[in-house]
Amino acid sequence: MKSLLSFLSVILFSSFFAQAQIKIILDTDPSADPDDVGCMAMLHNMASLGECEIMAMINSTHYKQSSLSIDAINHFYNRGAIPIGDYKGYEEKIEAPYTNYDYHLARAYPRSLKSWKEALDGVALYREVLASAEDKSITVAIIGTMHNFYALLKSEADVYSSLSGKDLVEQKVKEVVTMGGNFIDGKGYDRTNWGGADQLCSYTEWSCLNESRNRMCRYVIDNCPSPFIASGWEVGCGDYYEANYGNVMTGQSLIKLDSNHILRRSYEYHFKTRRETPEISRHSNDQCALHYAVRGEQENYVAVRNGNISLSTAGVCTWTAEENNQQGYIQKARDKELIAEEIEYLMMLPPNEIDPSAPSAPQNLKWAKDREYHKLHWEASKDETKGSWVVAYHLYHEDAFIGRANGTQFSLGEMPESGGKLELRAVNASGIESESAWIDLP
Ligand SMILES: [Ca+2]
Ligand SMILES: [Ca+2]
Repeated sequence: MKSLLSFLSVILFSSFFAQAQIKIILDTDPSADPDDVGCMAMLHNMASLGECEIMAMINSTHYKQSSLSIDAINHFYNRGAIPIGDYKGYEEKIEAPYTNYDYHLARAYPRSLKSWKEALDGVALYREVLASAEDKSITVAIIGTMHNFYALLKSEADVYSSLSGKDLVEQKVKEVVTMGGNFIDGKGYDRTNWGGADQLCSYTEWSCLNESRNRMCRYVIDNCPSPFIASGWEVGCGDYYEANYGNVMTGQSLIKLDSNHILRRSYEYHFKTRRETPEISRHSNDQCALHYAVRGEQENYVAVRNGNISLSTAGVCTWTAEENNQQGYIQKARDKELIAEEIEYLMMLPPNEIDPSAPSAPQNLKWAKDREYHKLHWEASKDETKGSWVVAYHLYHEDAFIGRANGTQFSLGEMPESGGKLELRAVNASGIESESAWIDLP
């Protein structure tokens, strides 16, 4: 009996840890719609519950304030050390308009990044995190445009990995969950991130038909080598589509939060810069995609798998059942109000405290030659605190900070000529450093 119990506890224990092992990269576009902030709040709170670890957050907009607003949100949740990437392939980054909450968050809340230029290159950050990840361990949630992920799939070998972007994604990514498409009755117009349009959609620059966005989405949909699941427009649903399917509306309860709460302020900035209104609830497109990405179907969603998604240049999204094809989409499996209630609850949980307890020190720190690069590599540190995890490593030479790794390798480039010791410390999401590992320069 005792051995049966310990056997069962091993099963329970390991299934708890299997649960806790969801590692997420969030690819987002915080700008003209506050569901991205709702989503980031929910992500932080699910991480605090021990359901996931946030490996990186990456912006896809062409606004200078978007990545800064991600940084402000992460600081608000006491996780200012999470690496932040930004899409650097735009010809120009422009000021966010006054009606965007990212414009206001960047001005009103503490953050570390002084400018979007200090954010990491989004594609390089994807590659760095994926290169050090275990096989099929990363869930990518794309709730913005496909700019970064498209460029990732197109990327070639670099300092982080000898693999092409496509091969790297195939090897490391467990699943891509994306907010986009439209699967009503098996086919329909996309009205959101994928660059679709229809008669309801008169604007063309951001949320609807846009040639480059449509082209990038089509490439990603046709070439993503990992399981690819879409949460279509009809799941979280846009405000003008209520008549047909019903919205998962969240946000109105945020008025119960402190008046300076970053989530409440984001929704208020969004609505009050457009019109004076006590109404601040919004559709939950991004939250539904993330909800599924972290928690799976549960009682909320049903995933239709084994098929092929295609997107036309006109933004028409088509689904074809096809055995052994690893694309799919989700649909709501229960009442929209019940899903909204669960999402809003997850959005509103209080921010995590700073985790003051350090992660374990890095082990097995070594030099190795990898192609033409001289690299340091090591075994990953652990942070056993619930709601905390290792996000990076800081490298020091003779007590001077020389760089940060967002994985378990670092290429030093030019060797310091003076010799001496290199020191490596793991960093948890709150920015707390571990004890050091040391190595003598060769
Ligand atoms: Ca979004
Ligand atoms: Ca800790």
